[in-house]
Amino acid sequence: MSDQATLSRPVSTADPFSHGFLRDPYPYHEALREAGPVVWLERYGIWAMARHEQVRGALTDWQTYCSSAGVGLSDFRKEPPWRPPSIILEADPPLHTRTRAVLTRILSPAAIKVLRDTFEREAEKLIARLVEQREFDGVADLAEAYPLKVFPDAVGISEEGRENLLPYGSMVFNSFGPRNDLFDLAMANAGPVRDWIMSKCSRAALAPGGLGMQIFEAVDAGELSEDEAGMLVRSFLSAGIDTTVYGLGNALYCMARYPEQWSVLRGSPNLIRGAFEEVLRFEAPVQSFFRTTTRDVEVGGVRLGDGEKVLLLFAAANRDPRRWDRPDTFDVTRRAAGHMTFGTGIHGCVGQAVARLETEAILTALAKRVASFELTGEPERRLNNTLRGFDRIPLRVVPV
Ligand code: OVM
Repeated sequence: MSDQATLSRPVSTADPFSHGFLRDPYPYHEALREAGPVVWLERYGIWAMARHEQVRGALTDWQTYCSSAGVGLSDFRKEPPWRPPSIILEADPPLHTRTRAVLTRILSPAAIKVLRDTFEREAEKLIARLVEQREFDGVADLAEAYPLKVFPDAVGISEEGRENLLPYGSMVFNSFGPRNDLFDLAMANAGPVRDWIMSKCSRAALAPGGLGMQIFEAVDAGELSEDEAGMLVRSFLSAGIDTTVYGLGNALYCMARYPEQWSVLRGSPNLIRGAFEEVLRFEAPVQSFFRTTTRDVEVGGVRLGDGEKVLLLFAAANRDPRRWDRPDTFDVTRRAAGHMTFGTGIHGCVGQAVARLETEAILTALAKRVASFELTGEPERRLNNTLRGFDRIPLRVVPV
């Protein structure tokens, strides 16, 4: 590559964490994709990747793009993290390999099968009640209510204090961005929320047989220390709620916004699994994560230095016209596998089978009872530095 080419690094003034960007990221994503394979964001002095090929490339090269310096904007080598780093998300091999093996086993297909009956029964119960009611808020009454019941039950924590789970998720996911207004708002009550979360991460706080206690069984088997087990329970409580809340909300929004797609699904329930993948592609609940370079590296003729932050825009990769036909069309019959919303490579979402189980249970229960959805008002967005979703989705359902 000539000096000429390496000198012409694409540059953008976009702020991916501004309200304008977060409210409607797609025009910005397009501009960043078209600017080049990797783009310098002046505002933060970081790189951004928005094309599918490069996002995937970075995610599958953990030696060059590490996670141990944090997967947010903040570089843990330069400023202290707001909480002790996650020993799975914010870790590299060999630590990551050991912790990941434990969660991979606890969330294996065989383990998910054990959860299925309960998750389906709870989905049926909730949807029967909401359809009876006819009008409800798709966020509070469904997208939040369901994961807040089934997931903490599966982990094995008390009912008391569960109202701390969403505020904690907001802290976690806003903290991957800059210290902006969203970060400050999320952190307003950080102390008590964090204390409650940590109090649920000890062996004594967990029900026998649950996903949380299974982590402590790995201590008894010599795979983890007692402290590490607590940190992995914290990972469940950090990553397991908001992600699925935003995902379910986005699924409902898509079905209300594209009624003909709901008709297609109702006609062919075998499409439900793929439809959720299309929701994840089209309205990614997790929009982005960062990596940090561990060496000088060249990307499509652009030179990145060692120790630089790289923003991976999963949601932009999910609509890259180089990878997808009609990327801006929501189509439940599409083969949406290959979207980047669960990431990929060694850090690819370890809980994705739980997320799929929750959404399939809800969409299946809805498909039996709901002919169509009507928005009774404008959905209101909830802005977050990492997540994309809604504060309120006012819905009326037309029963079958
Ligand atoms: C963790 C964690 C937190 C947030 C997200 C996540 C998407 C993991 O604490 O390990 O994975």
